[in-house]
Amino acid sequence: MTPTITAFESSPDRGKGLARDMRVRWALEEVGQPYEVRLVSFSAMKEPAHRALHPFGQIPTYEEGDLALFESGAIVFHIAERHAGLLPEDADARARAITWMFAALNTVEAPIIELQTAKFAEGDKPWTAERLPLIKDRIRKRLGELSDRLGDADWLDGAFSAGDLLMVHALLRLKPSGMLDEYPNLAAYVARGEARPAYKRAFAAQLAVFTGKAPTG
Ligand code: GTB
Repeated sequence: MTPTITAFESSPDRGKGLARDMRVRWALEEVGQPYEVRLVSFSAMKEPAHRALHPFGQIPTYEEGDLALFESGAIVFHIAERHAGLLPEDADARARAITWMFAALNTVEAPIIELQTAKFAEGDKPWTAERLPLIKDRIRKRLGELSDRLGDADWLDGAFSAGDLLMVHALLRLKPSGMLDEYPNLAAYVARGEARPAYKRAFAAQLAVFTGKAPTG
């Protein structure tokens, strides 16, 4: 059964692939699972029909037959469990890859989201100028630790996994800030993720929503 995901009808990032449908599209492309996309407006997201799928009125969601999921991490995990290619077969290696999925979302992405919130949702507040450097310090702490662990490896634990997919996508939001470039191995890690054919297909598909042009090739 072809799954259907939801994405922004009009993404505020104008097709930069930063919204969280991108990581779901990327996972589906990695495993070769075709999918359909239902685009939703900001107001439709808050309507009961969408809230029945997503209690918090957000994207992405994932529907496959009777199954409806929300939370990009849970959706990527579901895809990785049902298809080969995103989680290792070996039980211990699989557990470690899942650990990296949680680390990406809970430990690395969390302060990055805090920065976005402080800049874009609370940018006009009197405390923002004092708060931003504190948040940036917290992000740099995590980036330094992640950089130390990655070292000169290509991926976090052996072969590319769902842990790398979520980590790369979380880090991508830092690109405009220039902070990633302070950690050359992390910048190269993110570039390796972006160079994957599955990433490129997913990126082109979400960009096409913004440009109104179907992806080619
Ligand atoms: N924890 C949830 C998950 O991982 O799925 C978070 C889902 C979420 O934050 N969804 C956002 C949303 O629906 C879109 S991705 N927002 C609408 C709302 O809450 O009303 C977050 C996002 C939005 C915009 C950009 N951007 O413009 O760069 C990047 C990421």
